[in-house]
Amino acid sequence: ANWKYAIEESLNEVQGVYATKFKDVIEANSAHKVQIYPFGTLGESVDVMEQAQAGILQFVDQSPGFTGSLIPEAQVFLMPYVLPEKPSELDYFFKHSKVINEHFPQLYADKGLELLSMFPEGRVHITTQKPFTSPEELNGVKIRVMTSPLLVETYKSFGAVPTPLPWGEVFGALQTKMIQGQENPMFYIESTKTYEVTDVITDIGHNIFTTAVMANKAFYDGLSEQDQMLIQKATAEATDYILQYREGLENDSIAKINAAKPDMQFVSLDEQQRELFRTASAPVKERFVAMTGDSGKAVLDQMSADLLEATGK
Ligand code: 6CS
Repeated sequence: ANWKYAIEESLNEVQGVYATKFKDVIEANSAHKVQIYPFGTLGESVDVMEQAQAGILQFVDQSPGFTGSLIPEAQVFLMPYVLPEKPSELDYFFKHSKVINEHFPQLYADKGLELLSMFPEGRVHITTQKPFTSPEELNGVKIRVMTSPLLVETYKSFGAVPTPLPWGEVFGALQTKMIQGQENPMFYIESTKTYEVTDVITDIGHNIFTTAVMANKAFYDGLSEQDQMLIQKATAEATDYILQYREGLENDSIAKINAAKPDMQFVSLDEQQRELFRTASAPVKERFVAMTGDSGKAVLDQMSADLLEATGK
């Protein structure tokens, strides 16, 4: 069969590298073909999600920053200062997490989706026009976030004025100064040339960009056991591949940005400065529970247990 798979990025970005690996495994082990639709070819992230739910697409990659409007619990991956930064701990978490492997599949199934994998794309950085080292210095600064209510709460707590926008509008909005900043992993700031329209890239150490790959559930349930196992194999191999691929990606991207724009300012907040953002955003946890109720509370508890297992903390 011919399977359609839409991603939120281009083929040479992390979601594209993952999808290409998935496609290679499927096509090397079966007569099936996978057609990948990069960002822009079928619309914005919310559009391709609708198409996947309707069964027009068989596979879709959508990040929690957009899935949050459909599955509020997915926003646990947007909570600041929760995921570990150490790659070995992070990899362990993504492979063994019960939230991802046991809890989320039911929540996604309720929306007609078979959750196949969640994986990290890179540490999130904030790009702005002017440097900042505290929440006070972000007062009045309009920062674009993905269209998630929890990200809005997070950036409010960081002192900024959050502006939720689909990705397709971000570059233009930065160019016309309608917004003064945005957040994304370093590889994406480089590949989308966002650095051209912002002057400072700041690392406050608040999150790791996470994404998810899903199949239309009716499609998946209707497959033979052999095809389901093939998809699981392709998913596992693509996930392993991307965890490796991620190594060095941030530094390579920094080098490319430096070469293209030598006066770009890179700022990494020290522990004391990060503490200001960590403290300011502590109430975001309650906002998450208010948005998700008992179900979200259970997700949070499981998340803490998963993190304890991954980090010993
Ligand atoms: O910020 C965004 O909207 C996008 N960021 C990444 C890293 N991937 C896709 C998403 O649409």
